[in-house]
Amino acid sequence: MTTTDPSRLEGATALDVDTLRFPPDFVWGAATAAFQIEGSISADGRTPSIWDTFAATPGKVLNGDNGEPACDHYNRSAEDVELMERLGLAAYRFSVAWPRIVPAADGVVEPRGLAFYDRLVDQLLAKGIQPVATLYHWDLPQWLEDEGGWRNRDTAYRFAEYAKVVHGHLGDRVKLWSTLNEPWCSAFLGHHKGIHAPGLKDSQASLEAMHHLLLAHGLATRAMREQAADDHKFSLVLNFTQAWADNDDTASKDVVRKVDGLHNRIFLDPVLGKGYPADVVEDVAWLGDWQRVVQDGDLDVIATPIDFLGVNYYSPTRVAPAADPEVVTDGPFPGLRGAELLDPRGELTSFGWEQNADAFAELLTRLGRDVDGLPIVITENGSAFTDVVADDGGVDDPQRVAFLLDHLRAVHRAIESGADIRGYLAWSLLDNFEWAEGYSQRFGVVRVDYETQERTVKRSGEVLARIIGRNSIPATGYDVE
Ligand code: IFM
Repeated sequence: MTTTDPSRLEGATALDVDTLRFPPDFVWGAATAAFQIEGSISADGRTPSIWDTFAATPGKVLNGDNGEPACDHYNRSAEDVELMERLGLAAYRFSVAWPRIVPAADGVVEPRGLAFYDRLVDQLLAKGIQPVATLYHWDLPQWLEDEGGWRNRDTAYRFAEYAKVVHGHLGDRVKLWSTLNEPWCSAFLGHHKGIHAPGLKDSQASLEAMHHLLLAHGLATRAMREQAADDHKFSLVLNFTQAWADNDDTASKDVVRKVDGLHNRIFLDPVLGKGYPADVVEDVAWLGDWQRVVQDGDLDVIATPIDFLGVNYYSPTRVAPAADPEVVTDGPFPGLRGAELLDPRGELTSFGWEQNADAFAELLTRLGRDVDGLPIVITENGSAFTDVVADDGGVDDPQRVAFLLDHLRAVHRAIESGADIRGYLAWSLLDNFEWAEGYSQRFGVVRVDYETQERTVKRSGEVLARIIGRNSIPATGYDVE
């Protein structure tokens, strides 16, 4: 199927003008990540990850929150899979905790760690839910960080070994695989901005970490592909933003180009076999020679073909030219100069993020063209709001419902425009540990009471279930009865 295949929406003809139908084979699901939900951080041989260390460092995570007990999913996976069944999910994206599988520098594999994911996968399959496994969602084993973490090229090779072990173990049942989740965050928030683990503020190191992360993706994809069955599909999950300026003048276009480059293209282009984008390389050259870590053949490894691209999207980035073109821009982008990052607009989420589905539609339409036929799966999209629990225990979350519907309309628009989008996985199934924000930001379509561990399907969860049941959404409004 190509991006321009006119049959993409065949069988999805509108029931009436008020209904937007998705392609018949569209996959609906939800996503989570190990460190954010599992808890049990020292169970069954697991050793600390960089996020355990970061969270234990005073001042790094809001309220001193940490990965314990999170959603206690390690002990409640059966209950959580039943919830997924109630919601009608066809797919569930989870991540595997590297420190559960390879807890120490001796590289010995911990069977009890693998056994947890065995149980989870079996529970999913028993309910007819397709598992989608991500191998790295930010919880690098601390023992690897002690050896230089993602600044150390060797970590990429250790990742490929770990990927081979997990894929070799679960590959008889799991067919959909992602190597890394959002390497932009690992590299830039973790090594340049310092607000994610391991908390470094070293711009050049962040670009080196980026290269090693991409190398890890390529090496792992190759290693898994060598032992994979024909129906296994491999991917990388990137977080994208749509860069927008208010004006159309040359200076504005140039800062849009820079932000798009440092957020989207610097990760996507090498994976698509185009190498690091020349304009971005030039933009960051003043930081120093981070490319000294790029060795012969690395770009070929990074360009190892994938079967689908995972797209995570939350909000656009508004940008304007700075008065001084040489001024270093304060923000998450290493080496960005001459740009001013503007405040988000409109009604924000509780995280302070702009809600903008038009930006999502524009991004997806453009990606549909840029990835040249590579299928896209929306691997994360969602919103955090301050939920109110009613006297009867219910959670009505109209803002999250509106966000969901607006963003699904954007997905539908992009499919109509020719983007080959195969599925939508809501972030998140459960409220969970939101990294530096601790438990303060709730993204779940299911509420978690962290005191009692009680789960309550929010109104947004009910709406998602109805949408899944119908494979369609109303063209306008937020009423999904
Ligand atoms: O919670 C995170 C997730 O781990 C990665 N993508 C963005 C989400 C919301 O911040």
